[in-house]
Amino acid sequence: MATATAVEKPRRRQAHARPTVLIVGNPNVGKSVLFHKLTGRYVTVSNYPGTTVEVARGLMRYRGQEFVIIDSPGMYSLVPITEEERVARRILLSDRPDLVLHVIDAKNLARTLPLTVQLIETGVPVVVVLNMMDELERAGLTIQVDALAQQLGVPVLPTVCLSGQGVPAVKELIYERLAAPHSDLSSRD
Ligand SMILES: Nc1nc2c(ncn2[C@@H]2O[C@H](COP(=O)(O)OP(=O)(O)OP(=O)(O)O)[C@@H](O)[C@H]2O)c(=O)[nH]1
Ligand SMILES: [Mg+2]
Repeated sequence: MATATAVEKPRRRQAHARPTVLIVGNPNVGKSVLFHKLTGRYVTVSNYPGTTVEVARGLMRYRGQEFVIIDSPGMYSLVPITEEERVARRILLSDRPDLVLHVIDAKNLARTLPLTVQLIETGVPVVVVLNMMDELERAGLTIQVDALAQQLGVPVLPTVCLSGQGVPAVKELIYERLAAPHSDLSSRD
């Protein structure tokens, strides 16, 4: 029978631990809609320790793997002013998620990019979810998504979270980035 040896390389995560994905962004950009599309019904809501701010956690099951998804309160900056912003900052910097989804209202892209840059500077892997693309289109505007991704150096995924458009690509990217290697043994969800 094989036994564990001291020479085994330390792993970034315990094999049984689920990778964690934190959803952040300004208030009212579609974070909670995305959270529910990713997690479905496996959700718990609790106050963040020592605060009155509620934080929802849920499980995303995809291709036989489980990922913890956390929906954070809206924030404008990593320099916190409100209690909500303090909680969002603490989840990001103390709990150290494996991946951050920065949800942006595509109509407010320019105003939001400073927060994207702050997030990238924390060193946590960031993916930009460019939401409300329907409203951007309705306003007759477009965004060069590929050029934006290239300039930021992180993936940018356009979505309409309300209708679910683009959400499968978000799931796929979470899986690609965080799934444990060689453990995709069960059937596809
Ligand atoms: N048109 C459009 N509306 C959207 C889209 N995604 C979300 N919404 C709407 O935007 C509003 C805000 O969505 P939420 O998911 O509650 O936003 P949030 O970022 O969680 O907001 P806070 O928790 O207050 O920070 C809701 O009325 C949603 O129905 C989208 O892609 N297009
Ligand atoms: Mg919300």
